Amino acid sequence: MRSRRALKSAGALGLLALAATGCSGSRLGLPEPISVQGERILHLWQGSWIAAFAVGGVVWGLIIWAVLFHRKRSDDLPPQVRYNMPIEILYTAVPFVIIAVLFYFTARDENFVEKTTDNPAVVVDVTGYQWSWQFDYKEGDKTVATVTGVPVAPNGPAPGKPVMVVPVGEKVRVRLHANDVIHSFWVPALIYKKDVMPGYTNEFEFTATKTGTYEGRCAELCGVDHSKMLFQLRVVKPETYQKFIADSKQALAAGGGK
Ligand SMILES: [Cu+2]
Repeated sequence: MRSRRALKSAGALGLLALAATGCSGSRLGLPEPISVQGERILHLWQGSWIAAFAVGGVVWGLIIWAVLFHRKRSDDLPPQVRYNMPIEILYTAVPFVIIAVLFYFTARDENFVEKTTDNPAVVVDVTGYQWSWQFDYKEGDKTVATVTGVPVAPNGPAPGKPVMVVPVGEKVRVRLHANDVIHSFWVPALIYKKDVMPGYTNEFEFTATKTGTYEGRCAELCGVDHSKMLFQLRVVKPETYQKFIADSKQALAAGGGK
């Protein structure tokens, strides 16, 4: 009686979990990617799960087969298969093949995602500090626009989030710097994060495929107000981006410029 009730509530819980993942079910928990690189990571993730389910299916099948058809029938010892060469070779070779295939696709997609080009359309120096972000847009060595987040006072309320603006469909190079401790630049919608280190510049590139505003945060515990180290990534049409840069240049010129 009790076990039936337990089974029932387990079933209900399973249904609830399915409903909670809803339409993102086919993405197996990942958000909808908004960049060419993010799509690649999503496909790697889905492929890995398909491989895992295929292996799992075979293993579960063998377990059920053994449970159903090889129950203990007498006290006689069943035939022993120790040192059976074909079986030993099989279960050494099969895992090796599985790992080799996973390794191949992982290495291929990592190389694609980490690839940097000679002439990205946009270069942004991102600086992480306790506890906010600064975005400096570069043309060569010149800074053409700066967005600075107001640092959070220890245990104070979170101020507005600084916004990083990038054009859709164009290569954006992000160069990561830190002034104090290690932070981590994370935009879940890019399905990507990278450490922000003092004394070392980490870089990556992405090409956004969808306009919109996406949340970003620090993903490395960096102090008391780490959780308030938030920002937004705004992907806009190239014209809007050009206007943002032109306006900023004008403001810089009017203010004496840098
Ligand atoms: Cu941080």
